[in-house]
Amino acid sequence: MKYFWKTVRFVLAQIILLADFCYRPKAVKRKAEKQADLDEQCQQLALYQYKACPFCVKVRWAMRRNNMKVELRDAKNNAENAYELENQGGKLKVPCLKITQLDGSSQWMYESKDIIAYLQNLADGATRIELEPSLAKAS
Ligand SMILES: N[C@@H](CCC(=O)N[C@@H](CS)C(=O)NCC(=O)O)C(=O)O
Repeated sequence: MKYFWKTVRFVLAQIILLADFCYRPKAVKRKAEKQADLDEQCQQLALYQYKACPFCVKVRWAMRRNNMKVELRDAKNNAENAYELENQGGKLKVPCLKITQLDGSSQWMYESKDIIAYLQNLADGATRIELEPSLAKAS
């Protein structure tokens, strides 16, 4: 019975990975200056995730669609990431977006819907992350 569920989980994971590959959206194109600004803000983000988690796939698609280069941290195979997520974020659940603010404090956002809404606002310019002084653009 143990092997049955293991096999089911394995097959499901392969289906999710295949769907991820086949249906991932195209990245939006924006002006170089806007893209550079967004890229800088995305450096303040990290997504804790599992490769074959459907909720994580949804979030990765939102990132891809909005052309957001966010660091992905595998919380399944990387014990350090899993430890950090559980101890600093509060629970070992994915997806979780870590947002690091200017003062070094971090917010840990769980729930794929909330993460996608937040990313969309960031891509649209409705929300901004305060950047590290070294990253902030001289204007
Ligand atoms: N409602 C959540 C569901 C996330 C979820 O169930 N994630 C699973 C992996 S696919 C998980 O981390 N489970 C571990 C747990 O719930 O402790 C969302 O939309 O983000």
